[in-house]
Amino acid sequence: MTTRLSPENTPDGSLIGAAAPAETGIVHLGLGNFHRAHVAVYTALALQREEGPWGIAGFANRSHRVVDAMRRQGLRYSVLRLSDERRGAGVVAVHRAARVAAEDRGAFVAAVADPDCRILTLTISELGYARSPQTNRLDTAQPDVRADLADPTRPHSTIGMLALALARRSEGGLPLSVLSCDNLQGNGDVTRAMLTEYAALSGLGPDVQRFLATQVTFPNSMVDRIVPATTAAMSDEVERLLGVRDACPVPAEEFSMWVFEDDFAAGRPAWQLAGAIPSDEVHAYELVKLRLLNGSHSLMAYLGALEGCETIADCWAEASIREAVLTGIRLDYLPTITVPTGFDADDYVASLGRRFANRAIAHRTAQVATDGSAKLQQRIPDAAAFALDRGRMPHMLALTVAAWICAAVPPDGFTAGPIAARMREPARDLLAAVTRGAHSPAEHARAVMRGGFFPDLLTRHEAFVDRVAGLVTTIARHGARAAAAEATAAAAHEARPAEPASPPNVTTPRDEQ
Ligand code: CS2
Repeated sequence: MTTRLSPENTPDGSLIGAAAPAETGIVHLGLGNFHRAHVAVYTALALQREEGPWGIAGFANRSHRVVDAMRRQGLRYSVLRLSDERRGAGVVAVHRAARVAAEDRGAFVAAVADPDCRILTLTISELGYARSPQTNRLDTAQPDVRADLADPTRPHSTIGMLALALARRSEGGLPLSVLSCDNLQGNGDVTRAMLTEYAALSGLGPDVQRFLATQVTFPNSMVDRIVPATTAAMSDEVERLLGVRDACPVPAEEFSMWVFEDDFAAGRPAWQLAGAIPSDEVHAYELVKLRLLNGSHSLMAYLGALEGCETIADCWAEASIREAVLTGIRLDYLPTITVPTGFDADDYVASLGRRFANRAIAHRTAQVATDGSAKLQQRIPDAAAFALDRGRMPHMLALTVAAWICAAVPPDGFTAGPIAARMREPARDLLAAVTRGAHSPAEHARAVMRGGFFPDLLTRHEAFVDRVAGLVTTIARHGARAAAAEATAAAAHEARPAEPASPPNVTTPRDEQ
């Protein structure tokens, strides 16, 4: 008989950190795997070192999967640490509630308005912020955002629901921090900007805008832990390791990092005692992580999807893809970054190689490739514009965009394969609309580049658009591996130190004889 994980059936010594206290100081939106392996773990560990009112009320956006399973298990779940050398599991018990926000909007709003709540943490993905890729402002063209602006009391969009909850909170006037844990540059600043704009446009009223401006802080943060999706085999693995069955374990790599601005309006857990880093240099950490790790991930995911590589580790094992990634890091990303004080970039790059090579986590290319139209905004345009403004072509960034195009909206006559077909791309219909009737892969690529999916600061560089068009043509005719090799060779060639001018004709006395 298998025993189900529960508060009574949590094996001795398996608890990670401390169990939740009686107060709910944190409300979290986005009760998926990343939150459960990251902020929840830091919070449980911090509570073990220093008590505080920091139980978490977790809200999934829409999905019941995690909520139902956690509820059946007394709100506990396990984190399964996976590396090729070691496997381990521990139980997290820091949540005090689990609900589905879309079905229980009132409960979410009430939880945020509750005076006990001091921090609202978010993992709502790049899409949740409803930011236009072209203007970086609130994307009022999105139908659900538009509808919510017209009637902000019954929101359907994530941003609308957050705004409603903060409006309710503003009635009590108590300070709060909203802490985005998503992979966005300046994630706190973006959250503030989108909510402020929404509040102004929706007529939620000047009091709400004033409240956001004076009582709410939005610390920026850099979050890092590779957390794949859960599979059935992972429940078996937990059972083998802990002797109890968990219906919603979270697989994760050993590595974990969190850097945040220490700007909390109503206190925070002692996260620094759990290894998190309060810092004034979050921006620099963000760029390192979003470009070197996430940018490389995207390149691998799209090339890999086109080449039939199921996992990131499979991509890393492919010489042409690995070379492309390392060339991108060295030539296109590192020069755009000022590394944080005391940070060893060589070490970081070496550790990335080990993390990408981790087979045990089976991190799917289809998962990383998901939502590319939103994710690439954070990874490509600024870094590419940096090189282009200085007269250099960022070949590997052009390759990332070209591979995304071929996977998301394959040019006529090109078959992207089953992995690309499985990846979720919210802009697929729009992409299909703008590319309809294109007569060649190059024309197809140009239509995407002109289609409003990237900001002007990138697309005004005709040379970049041409480079993407060229690489889409190579992928369509010869495959992704050939395009990777072509781009890598071009990048390496252009990066060679200039040849010394040919030596003057030196004639020696001997020659004269
Ligand atoms: C990945 C990230 O899916 C993706 O886009 O690049 O989820 C990545 O695994 C995490 O940011 C690592 O911290």
